[in-house]
Amino acid sequence: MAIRCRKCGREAAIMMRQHRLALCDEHYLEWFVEQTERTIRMFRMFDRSERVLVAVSGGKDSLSLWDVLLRLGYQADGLYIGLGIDGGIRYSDQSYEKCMRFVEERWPEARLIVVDIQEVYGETIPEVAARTTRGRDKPCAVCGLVKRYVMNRVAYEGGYAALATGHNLDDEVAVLFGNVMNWQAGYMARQGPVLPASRPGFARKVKPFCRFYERETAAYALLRGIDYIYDECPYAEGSTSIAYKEWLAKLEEERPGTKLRFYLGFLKAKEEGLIAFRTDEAELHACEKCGQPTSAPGICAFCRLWERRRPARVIPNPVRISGS
Ligand code: Q46
Ligand code: ZN
Ligand code: ZN
Repeated sequence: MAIRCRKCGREAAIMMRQHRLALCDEHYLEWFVEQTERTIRMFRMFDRSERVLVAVSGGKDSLSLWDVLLRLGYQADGLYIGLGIDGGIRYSDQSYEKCMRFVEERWPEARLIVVDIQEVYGETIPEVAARTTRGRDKPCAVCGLVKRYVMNRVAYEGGYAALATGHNLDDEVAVLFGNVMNWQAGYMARQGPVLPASRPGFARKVKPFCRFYERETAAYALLRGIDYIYDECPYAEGSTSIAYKEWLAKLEEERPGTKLRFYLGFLKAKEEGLIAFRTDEAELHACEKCGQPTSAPGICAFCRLWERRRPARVIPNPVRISGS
């Protein structure tokens, strides 16, 4: 027997076992948008008077997030960072094309900021990773550092109230699980739907999709007809977080709702002070080269990456804006 939508009785497009809720496509899209708004309010992420910068990668989560925020009437601009990753699948080129198509076809009035790492700093992520100890085995550590730096800098200098990323519940739970497994209390203290801009130079970071399962964001993208990149970054293969996700999927399969309970339980315990973490707030100063806050003596870790390399072309404002 076909499962019916709880709201209208039509055939359901999705069944969410953890919520014991089945919805048709129309009501699912409505529910998804309402739930995003609820999360934004619940965690006081931002309001309609503020400007938000959404980091977009061309994937289903980030493009769906940007789409929902624009539909909800938030002042949301996009930020795309060109990493120069090919991996035999034109990964970065494809990602860029998906972001551009999203803007051109759906939201032509939206603003997409593009920062191409090679264009601005002279090398692609795999190139800079290959010549640094940090990235010798895999470029992910270098890539993460570069992305965090650029996202924060563009958000902060652009005067955005918050930087929003498309992290979903599965991402958050995998990170939390890894942090618990390794007792990384410092990381746990900082993990949550909102990371406040506690000190000058830092933008507030928010995750409006943190209560959605990955299959829910995928369903939204699919039902909305958003054209996104299916391929994962070629370097993601074999990562610990993917292994954690596979284990957690088994738990979820047997006990629907496990991931949501684990994550929300953690947030609640933290808020109620049941678990307390000591946050080692390192002394910060402005990087001698770029002026961004850093705890490293002299210049920051990001600037250190490019020390032995002269930028191919120095662009004073490392930002390109679509349509301008
Ligand atoms: S860090 Fe690593 Fe990702 Fe960068 S190199 Fe690819 S997998 S994109 S989230
Ligand atoms: Zn319905
Ligand atoms: Zn610097």
